[in-house]
Amino acid sequence: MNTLQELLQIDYPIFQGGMANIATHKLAAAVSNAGGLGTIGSGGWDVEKVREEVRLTKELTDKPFAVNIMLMSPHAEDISNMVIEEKVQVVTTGAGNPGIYMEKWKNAGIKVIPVVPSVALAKRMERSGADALIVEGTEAGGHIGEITTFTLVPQVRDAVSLPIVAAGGIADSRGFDAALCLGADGVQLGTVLLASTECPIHENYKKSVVKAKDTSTVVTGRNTGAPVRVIKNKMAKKYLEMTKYGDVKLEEIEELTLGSLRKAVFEGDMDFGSIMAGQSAGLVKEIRPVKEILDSIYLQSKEYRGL
Ligand code: TUI
Repeated sequence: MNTLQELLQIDYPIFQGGMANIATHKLAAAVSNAGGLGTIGSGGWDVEKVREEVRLTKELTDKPFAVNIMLMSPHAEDISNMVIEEKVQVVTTGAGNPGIYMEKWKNAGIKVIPVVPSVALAKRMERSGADALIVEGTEAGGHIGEITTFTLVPQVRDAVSLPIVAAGGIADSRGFDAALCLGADGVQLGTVLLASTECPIHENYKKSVVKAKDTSTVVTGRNTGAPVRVIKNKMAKKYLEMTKYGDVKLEEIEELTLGSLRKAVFEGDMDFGSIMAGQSAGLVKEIRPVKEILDSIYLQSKEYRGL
């Protein structure tokens, strides 16, 4: 059994990304029940909504699951206390440095697994007591860093001794094997799980991921400090135009980003919704049940087959 499976008591070293407005109890429980680590995404929600999602997930699975805390959220601090109250076993973080919360989470016995987009943050998180790291490359969907998964994972591997989970660009067994070759202990999936039967998003969103090809995604907000990868549409073009000169406030961007994400997720508006997805969308060819996606990745992997 590999280190991540032992650390978290999961069958497959496969995490589900904590996608804002998308990663509800339905998706998280499906992934945990399939043997991976399901994650509730808290971005865009207040503390009581996330608490309800935690309770609903516990009704659907006895397996471990995580809550992802999007650190740019105005509710991040409240949610950081709620996960202790609700005895959540694993917390992942994104879009910032969770340093100020680490001590209280560690004291509560929570396993803390931050997303890091750089070697510098990886080292800092190891010193702060993180249990593992999610190393996310710029191929990922949503809010991203600058460095590719292919180059970042081995550099983080050389810099820290914690278990690491590669994220960004992984959608099949080949990506899983490649990540392990680069020094990762497991992978995190986002885009391929958008196209899962259990993912609670509008059918148009799923179809848009299945239809996407290699060049279908673009990055908005590179010059405003909040780069976000989405599938190219009218919204993405409008956004790029609006932020051309970099004089839009971060709060306006957050509202525009999350507001338009909701349009895509709930209304299926593929023109003016923000269709967050990673470059691996080009690898996703059909909508499948979560269990089938996880099995097709792990049971075909070299690690599982002992190769
Ligand atoms: O967080 C994500 N992906 C996301 S969050 C999101 S919602 C959103 N809302 C408004 C604006 C932007 C996004 C959609 N997708 N992935 C994890 C991730 N974390 N990617 C990059 C980072 C990151 C960036 C900087 C983590 C730490 C960090 O630290 C900077 C520092 O303070 O050192």
